[in-house]
Amino acid sequence: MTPSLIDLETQLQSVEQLAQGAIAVAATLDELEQLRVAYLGKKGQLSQVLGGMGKLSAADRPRIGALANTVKNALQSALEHKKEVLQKAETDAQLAAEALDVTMPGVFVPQGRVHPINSIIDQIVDIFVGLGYTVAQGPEVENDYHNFEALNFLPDHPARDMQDTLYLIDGQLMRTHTSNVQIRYMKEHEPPLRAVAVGRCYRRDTVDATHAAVFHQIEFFAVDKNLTFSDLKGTIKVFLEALFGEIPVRFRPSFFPFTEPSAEVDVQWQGQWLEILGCGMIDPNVLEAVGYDPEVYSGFAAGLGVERLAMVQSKIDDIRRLYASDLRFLRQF
Ligand code: 2U9
Repeated sequence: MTPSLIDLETQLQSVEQLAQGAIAVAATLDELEQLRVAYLGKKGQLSQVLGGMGKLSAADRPRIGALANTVKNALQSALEHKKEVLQKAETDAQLAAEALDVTMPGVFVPQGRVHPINSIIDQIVDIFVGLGYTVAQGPEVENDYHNFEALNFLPDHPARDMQDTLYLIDGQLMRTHTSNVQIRYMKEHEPPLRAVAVGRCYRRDTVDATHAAVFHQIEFFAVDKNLTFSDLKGTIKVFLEALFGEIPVRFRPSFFPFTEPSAEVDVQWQGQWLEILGCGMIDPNVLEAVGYDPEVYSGFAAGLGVERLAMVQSKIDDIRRLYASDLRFLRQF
């Protein structure tokens, strides 16, 4: 045996010992990879030792070669084994950190509901959409023409009074009804037409149990040739039946600047006659204002206050409850 053979053998054995020791104490996968490179990599310690093989006699080379292979295999399997151990430890640690307590109570998420005002609006709009009506919209900030003049309000009509209308400093006003929508809709469309207008309206009222400065209206109207008061009555009957079921309905003569003739409609509800809506045939002056010939076309219209209807339907004693956002009240609906 040549000294260099013994040297290489000793070196290989000590490389293996050192490597095994380092692998045994490696604490992370990164560290393990560094060890793999340091011992088994191209420029690793094993390669360096084997670099000395050139000096060996041809007879000794196979022995060292075989030993080097054994060392290499032993280190590879030690690395592989340790890698599995570390990977499992890492997964275990991750699972422990992310553990869910499935018995913990959940976070309470309160369920929302549709506000009674929106619920009634939805019901009514659905009924009219079912009858072939279009939903029309218009501005809440309006001018005198669309809110009053085109609707046949004479210049000295009391509803134009500062008492009732909220005026803006630029001469515009907050619409007092949704009728401005119909005026705008008729100016943009030709008959025949059927539409329903929904939205907020504003009045300069002192707030009390039955008055709010902001309230909601729904108005529906139709214009065509040969429309009569019978068409209006039939439409209202179908509408009220869809909303309340079969109940007694009565029409009382009334007056509005924008309809002629006009009527108010009551329903008998829990032993009482309750006023539900106003209606009438659109005044010829209004048809003329939007450019329709009243000799050719006629139309009907009706309007109702949504808050009032909600109060009747759900026996609510004070309009302010609808806007107080008191959950104890709202949860009843
Ligand atoms: C046009 C022509 C006619 C809509 C109508 C009423 C009668 C009515 C009130 C009900 C309660 C308003 O909210 S309330 O105070 N409305 O009584 N509304 S006829 O007539 C129109 C609308 C637009 C162009």
